[in-house]
Amino acid sequence: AQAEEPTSETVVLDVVASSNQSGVEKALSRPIQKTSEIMHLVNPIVERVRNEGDKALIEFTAKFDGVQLTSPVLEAPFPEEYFEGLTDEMKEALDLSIENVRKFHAAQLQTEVLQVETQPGVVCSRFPRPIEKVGLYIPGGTAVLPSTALMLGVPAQVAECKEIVFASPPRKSDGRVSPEVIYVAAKVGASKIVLAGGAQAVAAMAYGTESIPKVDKILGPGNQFVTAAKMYVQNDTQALCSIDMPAGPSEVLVICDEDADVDFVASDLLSQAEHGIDSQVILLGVNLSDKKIQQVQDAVHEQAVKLPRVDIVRKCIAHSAIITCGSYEEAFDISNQYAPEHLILQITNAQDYVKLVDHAGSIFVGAYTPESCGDYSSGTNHTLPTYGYARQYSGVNTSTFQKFITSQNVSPEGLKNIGKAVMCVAKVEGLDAHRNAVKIRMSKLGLLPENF
Ligand code: HSO
Ligand code: ZN
Repeated sequence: AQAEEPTSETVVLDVVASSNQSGVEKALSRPIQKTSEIMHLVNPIVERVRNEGDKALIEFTAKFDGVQLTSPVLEAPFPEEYFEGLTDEMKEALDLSIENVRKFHAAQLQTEVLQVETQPGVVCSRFPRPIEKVGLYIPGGTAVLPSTALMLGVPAQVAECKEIVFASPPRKSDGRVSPEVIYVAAKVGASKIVLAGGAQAVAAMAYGTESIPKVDKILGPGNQFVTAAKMYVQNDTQALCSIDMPAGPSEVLVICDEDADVDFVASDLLSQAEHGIDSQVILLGVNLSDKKIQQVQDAVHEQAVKLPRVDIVRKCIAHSAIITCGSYEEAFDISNQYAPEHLILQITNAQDYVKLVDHAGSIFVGAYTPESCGDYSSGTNHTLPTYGYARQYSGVNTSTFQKFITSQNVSPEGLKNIGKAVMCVAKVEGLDAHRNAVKIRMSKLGLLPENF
């Protein structure tokens, strides 16, 4: 296709050479998150829901979502009429996605009781237990997200969480959440759907209300209000609630070479760009000719202008870039530095390069593996660390819904083997009661060493 005259309407990515260090740094800098700045807006919302429960929740939903509810919660079994409009085709698509996510996450389930005899008579064990009650947040806003419902709900069910609560803002049109989300909620055995969004939904699940159970862990993506509220409740010992991970805008980094199909590359960049104006897409091109770079630009433009969400895409592209690299190794160094949520490899022999990845949420290997497959149906989870947190966080997985208890059983022989060490270290810490707990036992056994 002939390149169009660049106009202000052209969707075009900045091009930066990898040798331009400050340019690369700028290209890789993420849109700033203003979590602390909006805390002062979130605090009073959280506090009101904590103190006033359902009443406050209903009021906030009226104010922020424009929906006047009589009850802020929909209880299972969900009424038939809530599934209206779901086609068989849609049910089959959701079923296939659920099935694949279930297969992959069931294989991750840890059930094993780990047992190690560290010394004769000293047996240490570790075993898993499900996190009992979980709250799964499904954003509303510009997109309906049944995929997020299944990415969070399926592993929670696989891990055998006792209570699964969903929360999602109700639609203005009928005060309901989408039938697709309700379908998934029913499939994963959710007990309730909280009809609320934002900080108020997070607070309701963290503290509980008259109609909503208090949960132990809250998971799921959301806007900055949701993120700020999750951070708030995580730090409040009264809530006693953990969260999955800090969330930021979604992002993708694609590595391509001269052999890549530019239409594929453009489609991957745009599928991330359409998520939100804060999303970021980075293309690392390995030894690309100028002609290839232009072809990528053209493909991005051509596909973008046909998208219903082109306005969102434009804003995302404005803080996104193509970085040209001189070698595959250099591209992977830059990618590791960025630690992308999604890493797509559209390079020859892509699988061979996976070993070079140190930091990424999830990797999409080869020309026929678009991120969309992992977003919906292949089986991997799409709730992934953003904002560079792939350096230290894993994406949501089955163990996200489990915790591990350790246990130990020390016999008299075991105490003989470690008792002296315990007493010695207790002594240097000045903790005599600790030392005594061993000493008393060892002396009754006639095992007390000299000088103790
Ligand atoms: N790419 C998103 C997940 C998603 N995509 C949901 C479509 N629907 C964040 O990983
Ligand atoms: Zn997506």
